[in-house]
Amino acid sequence: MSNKIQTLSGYIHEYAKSVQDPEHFWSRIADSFHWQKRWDSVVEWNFKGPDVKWFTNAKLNITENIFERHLYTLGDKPAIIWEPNNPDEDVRTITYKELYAQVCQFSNVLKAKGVSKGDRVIIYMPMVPEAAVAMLACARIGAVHSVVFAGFSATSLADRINDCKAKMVLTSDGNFRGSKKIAVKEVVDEAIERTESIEKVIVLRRTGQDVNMKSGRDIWWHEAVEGVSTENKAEIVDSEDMLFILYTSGSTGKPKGVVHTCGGYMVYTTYTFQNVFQYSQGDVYWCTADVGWITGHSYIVYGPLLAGATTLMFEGVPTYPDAGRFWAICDKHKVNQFYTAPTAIRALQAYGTEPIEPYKLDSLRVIGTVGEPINEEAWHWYHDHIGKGKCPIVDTWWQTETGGIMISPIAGVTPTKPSYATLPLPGIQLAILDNDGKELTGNSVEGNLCVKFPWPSMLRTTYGDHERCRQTYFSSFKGYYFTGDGVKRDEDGYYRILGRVDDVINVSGHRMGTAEVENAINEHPKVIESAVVGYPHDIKGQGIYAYVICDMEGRSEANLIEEIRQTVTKIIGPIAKPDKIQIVPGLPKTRSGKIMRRILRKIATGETANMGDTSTLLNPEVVEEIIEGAQ
Ligand code: 7RM
Repeated sequence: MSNKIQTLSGYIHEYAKSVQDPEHFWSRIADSFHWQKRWDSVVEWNFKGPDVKWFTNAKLNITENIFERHLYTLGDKPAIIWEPNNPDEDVRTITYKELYAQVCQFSNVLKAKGVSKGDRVIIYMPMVPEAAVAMLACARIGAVHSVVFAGFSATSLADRINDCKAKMVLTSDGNFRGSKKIAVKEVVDEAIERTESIEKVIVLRRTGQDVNMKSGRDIWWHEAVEGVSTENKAEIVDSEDMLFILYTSGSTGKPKGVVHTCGGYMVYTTYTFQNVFQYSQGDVYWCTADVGWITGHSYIVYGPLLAGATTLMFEGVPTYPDAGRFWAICDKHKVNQFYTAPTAIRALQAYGTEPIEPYKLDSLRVIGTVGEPINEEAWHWYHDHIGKGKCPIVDTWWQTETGGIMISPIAGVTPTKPSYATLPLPGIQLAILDNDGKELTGNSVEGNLCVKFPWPSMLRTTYGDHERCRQTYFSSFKGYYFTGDGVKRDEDGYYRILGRVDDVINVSGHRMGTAEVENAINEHPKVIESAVVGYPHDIKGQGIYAYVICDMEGRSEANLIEEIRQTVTKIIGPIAKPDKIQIVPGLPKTRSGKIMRRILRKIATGETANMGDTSTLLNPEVVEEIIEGAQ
């Protein structure tokens, strides 16, 4: 593809052009797509509103750019290779032509069941090709999908359905996850009881377990598609029409619905996929994320398929049937680009190199990471034992809100540096600001990571609450998009992400608001108050530490702690379960009643030698008691 950067000087040149004349730069990239009508202007924007529009008044359908644009040349090429949870089950290989037929057919099903342009559809499904079919069918008819990670609880699912007033849920009877079967349909049934907008539920048969089908509401997927035409004319939408909503945690208790739109998202995810991974026709690319996260949206489904790539989709977990599963899959399918999370690398590193030994891993050319900072030790292990010292590691920094990769090496083209995301991609104008909002120029500086010019796949709003979008991302530093991350630019100009500077923690690459976890803990009837902080965890990156004040009457501490764990699982899902729960007599507070998390973080980390100034606390004596309790 002609938009691929191939040399370091090429990168420098492209980057410079993208800053000098962003409109010209992006219109050149966008020209390689199929637009039903070309744009009036490339970008119109201000960060005050914020009000950002890319490719204004252009008309397109993103799935035409996956299918119609590629069919003549790539029709018989595998679009998706699906590897099941159980390695004894058959692999499914779906060509572009076949995927096209399935997407068209399911588009017709959605329409027949009452979904039209602009309607919201929840996708709560396992990692099977039908999940991608579901997303693309929504996109094809102009409906808005919101994929909810199938590990979320009924409460979390209900909250998301209610927030976007979804009409339909697409789900499965159950999900396979390692040796477990998860009763997904039951979760959906429980969630829908707390909602009013759902009219239909389409259920994919996956595990074959018994489910309750509510008559008039629930339909089997295989029955719904029976006899339905595999031809469908794509709905032509505006570049700025909504493509999807994806809920993500922030520093307040309630997850936000990040909104992405069609034109800009299409252009940016394709461009970054092609460049960062240096995908060539014929390669097999594998991203291990779940479609429930932004990484699954942009770099399992949209980016790769828009680029005409073969994308591998894996249903299972890294340790089933054993800790060599990832490497077995790499050899079995001759994977060329492999993209995973640091937490998975650290978890597998803990098994030593023995599980790797049976495998050659000689097809790998590029390996990548995403989701959290990668420590140097894990970086070297990945580089030496998986990449065999010959694959560049692309440490890709980005967010749900950015839609696509922002800071990353370009594989084999720009340099790598252990634990550094390195350099911004073309089109990305970064700024580091100190806490007073002053931009820090030059190298060897550290501060808040911001972006000062729009890029095509940035979020446009938070669903149903534009003010919240402004407040969260555009109000801390006037004229900038604020990422919530701290960053260092080293003496050579390379970027190293230092982690969140707000009350968000990153557990195994999953974003979690401490307030969200606190709200869940507080649902337990014996809990009076709680405070949650992150602490360094060898495998997860960060673990969840909860300090809880309880009414202990008639309860043992051990029972109560277990009950609190279960409450969090019930309310959010197992990913939010605290690693440590400490029952405390009180929480350190300022005179205005704010919890001093700085102190709690120090205790959780075991750094109790120097607690800093505690004299301004309302209740300084409680600090000693908490330290004692922690030991
Ligand atoms: C893609 C994704 C976003 C947050 C982000 C960071 C952290 C992501 C890296 C990273 C260090 C990286 N979206 N993060 N990638 N930190 N190095 N390469 O993860 O919305 O779920 O999370 O994740 O803190 O703000 S996300």
